[in-house]
Amino acid sequence: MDAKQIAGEKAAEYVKDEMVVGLGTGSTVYWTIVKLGQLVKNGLKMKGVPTSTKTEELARSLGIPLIDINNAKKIDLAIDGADEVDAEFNLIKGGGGALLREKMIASLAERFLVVVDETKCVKTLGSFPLPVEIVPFGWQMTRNRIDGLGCESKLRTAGRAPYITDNGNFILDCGFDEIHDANGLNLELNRIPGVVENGLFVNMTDAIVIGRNRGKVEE
Ligand code: ABF
Repeated sequence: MDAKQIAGEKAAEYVKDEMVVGLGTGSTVYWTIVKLGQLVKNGLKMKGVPTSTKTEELARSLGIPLIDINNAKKIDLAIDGADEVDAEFNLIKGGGGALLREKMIASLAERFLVVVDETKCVKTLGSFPLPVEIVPFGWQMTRNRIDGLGCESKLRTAGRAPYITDNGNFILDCGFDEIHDANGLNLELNRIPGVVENGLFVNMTDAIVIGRNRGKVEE
């Protein structure tokens, strides 16, 4: 079993009867969702709030009951992957393009559980280019302002066209190399008009499950 699968399946154990659960996006939390599908078939009573259309389709195909975010009185637990995790459990997310809904749902959840394999753990955030979701209108101007914060950004593409998020926006992948003040950068980015949200998740993580090779898992 690979490290992503080990971590993903372990995280499903945190879901208890009657919970409303934010369902993340990506290839690690995929295994959590598959496991939850099995548990639901065996009688687990839960409802999911998906963070992307991809996750929504997966959860539906597995028979997991879903609830619209506007109708969820509360989200007990959100489970999601990450692209990088530092020692303080701050994250870079958004490699899969779902960072806005992921951040909304994580911020609404009473507990936020992150599932990663060990390759995601870093000393300093920033080797993974930081995804920033921006509105298409005036995007090159927005990019200039973001680059002014000290990065080199690239418009994410799908084939020859810009990649479009579930919310109809673009994504810039911003190479900062090393991010020493994640909290400050998060605030600065979100202050730029045209920026919808960025992939820094600061002080949001409550717990982490790390899948290690050779079948080990760390909580
Ligand atoms: C999502 O999935 C994203 O925020 C992140 O980009 C990705 C995690 O990577 P993986 O597919 O390796 O789990 O949670």
